[in-house]
Amino acid sequence: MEDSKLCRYLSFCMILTVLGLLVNDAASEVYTVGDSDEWNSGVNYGVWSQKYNFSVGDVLAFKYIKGQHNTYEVTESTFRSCDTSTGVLAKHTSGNDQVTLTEAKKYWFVCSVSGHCLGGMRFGITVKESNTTESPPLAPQSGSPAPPQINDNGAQATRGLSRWDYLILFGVSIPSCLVW
Ligand SMILES: *[C@@H]1O[C@H](CO)[C@@H](O)[C@H](O)[C@H]1NC(C)=O
Ligand SMILES: *[C@@H]1O[C@H](CO)[C@@H](O)[C@H](O)[C@H]1NC(C)=O
Ligand SMILES: [Cu+2]
Repeated sequence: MEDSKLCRYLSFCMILTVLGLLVNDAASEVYTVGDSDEWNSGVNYGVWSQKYNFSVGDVLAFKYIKGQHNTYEVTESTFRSCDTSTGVLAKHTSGNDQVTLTEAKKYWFVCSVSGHCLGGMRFGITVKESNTTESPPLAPQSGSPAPPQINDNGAQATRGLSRWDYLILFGVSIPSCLVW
């Protein structure tokens, strides 16, 4: 194979990947829970949670002194009861918990340290489908894709701006880079 052709395909793959990364970054935001109050006792997170519109791909950053609090993703009934003996979907204890909102649904978060949830360390949010993911996901392609398909996907990437497109592009680009 000609060097120039190889080079052209590698460049094309790299452009796709960079484009995908940029699109992904532009589409998601990181919210520090509580803003400057961070994740602490004595803050009304019901109020905080009303301040923003959250969409799929956004990240919630729970910042606190490790050991003093924690972040439990829970069911609605556990959010209401503050009884974390059941209904816990995920536990985070790092002190800087980055929780990516991966689904369009209601999320509920509490701190499970005794008294903290009842004291206000809890909130629920409704995460909406991000507008950038509204283009229907491409059907997964099996087998080795031919270059024309890559071009089709490339055209779609500039329009579709979806992380699904990006993931599929990434999946297609990598083998292409290896093959070409
Ligand atoms: C959230 O979305 C609603 C309805 O689309 C809009 O009225 C409101 O201004 C948005 N709030 C923020 C903080 O973007
Ligand atoms: C997302 O799309 C809906 C309808 O498709 C529209 O009403 C809404 O304003 C859009 N939101 C943003 C942030 O562009
Ligand atoms: Cu706490």
